[in-house]
Amino acid sequence: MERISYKDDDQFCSGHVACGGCVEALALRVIINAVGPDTVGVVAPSCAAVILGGHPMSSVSIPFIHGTLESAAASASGVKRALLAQGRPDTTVLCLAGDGGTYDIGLQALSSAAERNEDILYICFDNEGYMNTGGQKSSSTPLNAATGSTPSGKLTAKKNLIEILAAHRIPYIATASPSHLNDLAAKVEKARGIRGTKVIIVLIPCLPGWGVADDSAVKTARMAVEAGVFPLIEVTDGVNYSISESARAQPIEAYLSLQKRYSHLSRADISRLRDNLDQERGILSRRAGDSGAEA
Ligand SMILES: Cc1ncc(C[n+]2csc(CCOP(=O)(O)OP(=O)(O)O)c2C)c(N)n1
Ligand code: SF4
Ligand SMILES: [Mg+2]
Repeated sequence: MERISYKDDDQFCSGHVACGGCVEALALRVIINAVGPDTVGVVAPSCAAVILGGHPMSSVSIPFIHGTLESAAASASGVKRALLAQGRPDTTVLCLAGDGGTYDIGLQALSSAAERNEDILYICFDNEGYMNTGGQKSSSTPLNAATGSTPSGKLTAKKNLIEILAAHRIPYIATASPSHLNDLAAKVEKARGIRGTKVIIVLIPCLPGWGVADDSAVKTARMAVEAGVFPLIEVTDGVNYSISESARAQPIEAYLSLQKRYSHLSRADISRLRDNLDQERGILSRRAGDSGAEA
């Protein structure tokens, strides 16, 4: 059992309004503590915005601007420029958005910020759907997953945002999971120390959206990593891939069976998902191997 050893300066307060058992709140707590008090935040409409709450009821002790779904990265860029103008180059600008606000609606703003290599730390809470508005599919929703707008299962694959971001050659991209909190804290701290655009995608098993039991979100997140569905990786400068965790210690069925969104799958569907997984894993291993950094 991994002992969690990140520092906690009580920057995330009790009394937030996430669903009971939501691991986004857990990840947020680790992130908010890892960035430290000299931070200004921007948050897109999403579960994160609900969890943070508005002043004077905010659940965090750092200031947050609540922006629009399209413009989180643009707003964060503006905040950074303002801080630079004030002579505060070392203040971290933390931008939080969901997958809908990142893979879909805010992608243009994120791409522009990445192209300009704005000095922001962008965290995408990837719960694989528009969950705050009732669980519609996003382009991050995986193949076959049932959502409110794809009740028979999504017909297309999850968008590969890592590769899109890597094409911008930004200094740091990573994936993280609430099941590996030391890894998450270490990646946030590492990203803080890098100038330029940093993006960390955190997998968030959503209790109502994925049909996960209230006490099983951490377990589901761990299964995602251990079945190789959500490998924990880092990409520096868009070309150097390294895999921190992708064990394939669990069969994909162990991951799927924890979630109602996959309860309609046939054996053939599961076999196809397994084949896709093997293919993606092969591509990732080759990238990491080419970078000389395979785990
Ligand atoms: C342009 C626009 N369309 C729709 C909305 C309504 N809206 C607010 S939050 C949200 C869901 C966002 O989904 P995601 O970014 O994945 O965050 P999650 O709720 O899953 O955390 C939507 C559709 C909006 N605010 N702006
Ligand atoms: S809808 Fe999902 S991600 Fe949002 S607060 Fe609830 S469990 Fe967390
Ligand atoms: Mg979402």
